[in-house]
Amino acid sequence: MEKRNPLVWRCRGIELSLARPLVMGILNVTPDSFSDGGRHMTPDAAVEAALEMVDDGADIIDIGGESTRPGSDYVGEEEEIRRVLPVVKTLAEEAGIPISVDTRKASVARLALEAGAHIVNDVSALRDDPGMVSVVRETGAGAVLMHMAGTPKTMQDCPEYKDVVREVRAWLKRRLVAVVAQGVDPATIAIDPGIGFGKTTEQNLRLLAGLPRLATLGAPVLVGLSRKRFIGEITEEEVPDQRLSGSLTGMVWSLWHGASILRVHDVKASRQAVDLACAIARSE
Ligand code: HH2
Repeated sequence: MEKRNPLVWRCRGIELSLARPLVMGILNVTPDSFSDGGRHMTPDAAVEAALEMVDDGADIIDIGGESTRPGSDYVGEEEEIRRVLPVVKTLAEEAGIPISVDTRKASVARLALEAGAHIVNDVSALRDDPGMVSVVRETGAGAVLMHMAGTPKTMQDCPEYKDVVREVRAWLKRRLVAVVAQGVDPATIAIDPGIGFGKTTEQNLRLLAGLPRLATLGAPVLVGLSRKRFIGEITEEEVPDQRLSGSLTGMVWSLWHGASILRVHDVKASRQAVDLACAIARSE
């Protein structure tokens, strides 16, 4: 298996080991997420689903209060806080694993971190909200910088690249350099090619094939491909929660080619796939 580099991800003082890849369970507390929208609309239901993911072997829970699926609408700050905060608070106390908040808003990130979260997963790579970089810098939170062309509303309009791997790599490198220049600890940053964010099926495939080139940037690589539409297009499977086999195949490929963190809906199955891939790699 591709050697992971570096071996830890620093998130508010905790050093998460990447010697074994991390499984990040997705918990969307939204009415409209493409796969699990509307399933966890009360804090109790969301907490129960998250604790099940912990039992199933999740290393991190990623809580999101705004869908970023193609064409999705912007959610106001107050509403996002109302959705996310009670769940973060309870899980920070009860889950026993680090909590990540999937948000583009500095106010939401700050409140979530104050409530006990350790990671900010920002699909805008800390660009949308001018206050986001200082939240990450001041708290030492882990930060996921994800590549996205445009915004969720517009990103699928005309995804054009000459060489998608080269361009996404260069973009992530520029973001890395920019946030480190603003004082963010480089050991807290993970990068993500943003599978499905302003990319065609062919571009998503090229990015997955090109993961080793992204891994050379030296930051842990996170891949979020679980149940995404490109898997449906290749396999002619319309229903997102019927895309598990395709998702697992993409995940194992990603691990093999340099990813260290996988963002997944199906924690139990993903954990099993990751553990088996690692056991084989260790016995080489
Ligand atoms: N994908 C989604 C949301 N957040 N964050 C990172 N870092 N990487 C991803 O690939 C990623 C992400 C979209 O998936 P999901 O959360 O399941 O759906 P929705 O955005 O509709 O809530």
